[in-house]
Amino acid sequence: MTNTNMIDKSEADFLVWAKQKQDHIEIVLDEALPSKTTAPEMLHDAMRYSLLGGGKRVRALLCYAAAELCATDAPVVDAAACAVEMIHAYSLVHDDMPCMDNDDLRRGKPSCHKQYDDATALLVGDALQSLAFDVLSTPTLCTNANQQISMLNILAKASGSSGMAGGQAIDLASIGKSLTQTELETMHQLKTGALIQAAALLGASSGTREQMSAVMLYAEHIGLAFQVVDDILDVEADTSTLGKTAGKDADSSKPTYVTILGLDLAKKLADQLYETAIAALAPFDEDAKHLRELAGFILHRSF
Ligand code: GRG
Repeated sequence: MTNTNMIDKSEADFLVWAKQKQDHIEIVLDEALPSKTTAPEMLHDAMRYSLLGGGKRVRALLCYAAAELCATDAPVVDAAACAVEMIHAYSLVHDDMPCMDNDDLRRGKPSCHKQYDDATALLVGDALQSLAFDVLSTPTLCTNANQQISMLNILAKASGSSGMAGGQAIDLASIGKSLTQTELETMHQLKTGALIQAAALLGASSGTREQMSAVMLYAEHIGLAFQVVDDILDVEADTSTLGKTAGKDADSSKPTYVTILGLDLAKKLADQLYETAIAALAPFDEDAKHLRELAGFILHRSF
């Protein structure tokens, strides 16, 4: 996992594309959320606090980049990106609660239960999850009903007990235990990988079978690379850069790629996963450009 501080033209172009998509999804999310003056005001205020104005929006970017490869319609991609970011924000709000990871800081500000209270944080997560499915099931969204039902199914499976929530359960049960690398991988494929894969697949939902299989293979590997990099950053980055508490995994006796492999091998693994993700896109030309660049962004991110 090498990093140079040189920014070449294609990287600069990618950053412009990413910023434009990040700004765009912020507007889409803002419009999808209830106003904070609509009752119940505190719940709506807390939903807006937790979803808006923060985060790298990696999952939304994956949706948009995959949609470019598969020419998925803009309103469908917006709804998919919006739904995935809502599920992600709900997971962070619940993850930060005292009954889970117990973290006071998220995206550089007090986590939802610290800013409001535990009951509100619980409801924010519940309501964001429902809103995600509300947005994606909008009857006028898609002319192809089969595509829309399949998208809803992808998101439901990725979020539930066979996906993110299941991975979180394994994570909580593994605190203080030693896991093999395979067990760790299974946990992360569910906890973080499932939603990252869903983001890419939803973006690619108008694609051919060949395009969707390639996107799936790409997302499987880049999702795991994302987690390996997360474990490396937990050790190497500081709290103000991360916007969440650094060193948390080590302090809570959680098995990580760094504890199992050591820093150097963890970096090598991230590089290998990146290479495999890129190889999955070999059949495609410029249409897969942003998927390739996003993989580089995930590998080299500093927060
Ligand atoms: C509560 C059902 C439930 C699940 C929680 C995803 C998750 C499962 C917990 C998050 C814990 C965590 C810090 C995992 C490491 C990887 C990860 C998901 C980091 C946060 O995602 P980023 O870096 O966050 O994309 P931003 O803030 O940029 O959106």
